[in-house]
Amino acid sequence: MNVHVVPMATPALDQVRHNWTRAEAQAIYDLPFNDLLFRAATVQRTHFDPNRVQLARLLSIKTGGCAEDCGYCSQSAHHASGLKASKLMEVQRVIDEAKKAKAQGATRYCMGAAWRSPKSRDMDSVVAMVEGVKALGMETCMTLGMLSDTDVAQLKDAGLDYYNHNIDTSERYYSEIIKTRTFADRLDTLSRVREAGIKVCSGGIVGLGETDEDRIDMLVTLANLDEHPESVPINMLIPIPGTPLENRKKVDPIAFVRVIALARIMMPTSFVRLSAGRTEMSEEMQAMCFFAGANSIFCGDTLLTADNPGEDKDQALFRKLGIEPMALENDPDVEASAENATEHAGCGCTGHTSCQTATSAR
Ligand code: SAM
Ligand code: DTB
Ligand code: SF4
Repeated sequence: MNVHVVPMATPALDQVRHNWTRAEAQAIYDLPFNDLLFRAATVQRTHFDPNRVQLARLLSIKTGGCAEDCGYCSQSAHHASGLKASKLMEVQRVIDEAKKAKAQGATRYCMGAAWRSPKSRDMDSVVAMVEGVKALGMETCMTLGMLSDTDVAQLKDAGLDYYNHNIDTSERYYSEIIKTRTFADRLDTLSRVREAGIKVCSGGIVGLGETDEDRIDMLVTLANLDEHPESVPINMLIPIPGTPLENRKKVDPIAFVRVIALARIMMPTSFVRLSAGRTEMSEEMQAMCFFAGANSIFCGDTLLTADNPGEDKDQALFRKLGIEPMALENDPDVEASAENATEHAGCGCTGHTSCQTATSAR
């Protein structure tokens, strides 16, 4: 029997690089599928538990009526998607929704607003949302469009953990999809966010009509930033009726998995999030994405305006695959109950209020 050796120089799998060439990335993307998956899975195991997936929950805090013309988006005022625009949500409602998400296992809460950029009059509410969600012990993420230096300073002071701002596609293809801003505008906000010390969440969409080269170039841009985005969401286009991209050709699942694998290999320590589009993915396709290195998903039955598989389907899939949700670090609820359990170790009770054991925590 012949033992097959992976036919490429085996690079150091724990190396984090920022000097990827397009040719190198293309060569990895074009590997025989099994070799690509093997390499991506090996990289993932060097840095992460392959059987744990992070759960993030999204909430649209301000829906529709957006001044930008992103060709894929239901929320652009330039397209006739039929979506009703709403005002910025009340702070308490956002916090209540975050509590529900936490109870369902989400550890990161991502709040999105359909803005070109936030208005200064909205920033007090946005800051209060970050502070309120953070107080629950969840990681906070916001996506509000382009940011000024003042905006990033306010968000940093509020304790924002992540800012999501996708580059979406290659620099070459960008103007085919969005005309109201440039690729450089996007990179500008990303560097402001990074300089302020907020972690970066940036990725893109597969299925806009881009070529394989565009997909590869998008990932090379992200991987060659001074620091890799800590989170890299990879979305599959959800075709929205009334948008210019409503009739785009479906994405080939194998090509999509190749994009995930390449992201994992080039950004080994980042969370790679299997983002929008999962309702149209089979369980097998999602399983393959997890094997190729995706280790984060959006949970719950809605994204911002579109559908997502929901808790029951995801729980069933995780059970079949032996995947566990990633736990929240420094969770005040878990710490309180661990303290409770320690204090009550002697009396053998479960820490209920009628127990007479002295407790400082109550
Ligand atoms: N307005 C902010 C912005 O553009 O940065 C935040 C919200 S925007 C909806 C966030 C990201 O969602 C987009 O950059 C895009 O990658 C993704 N997205 C939006 N509509 C999508 C769709 N129909 N299918 C897949 N991904 C989509
Ligand atoms: C990201 O990359 N995907 C999320 C999040 N970042 C903000 C948004 C997906 C939106 C999908 C379409 C919708 O719900 O309107
Ligand atoms: Fe506006 Fe963001 Fe949608 Fe673009 S993707 S139209 S910026 S909400």
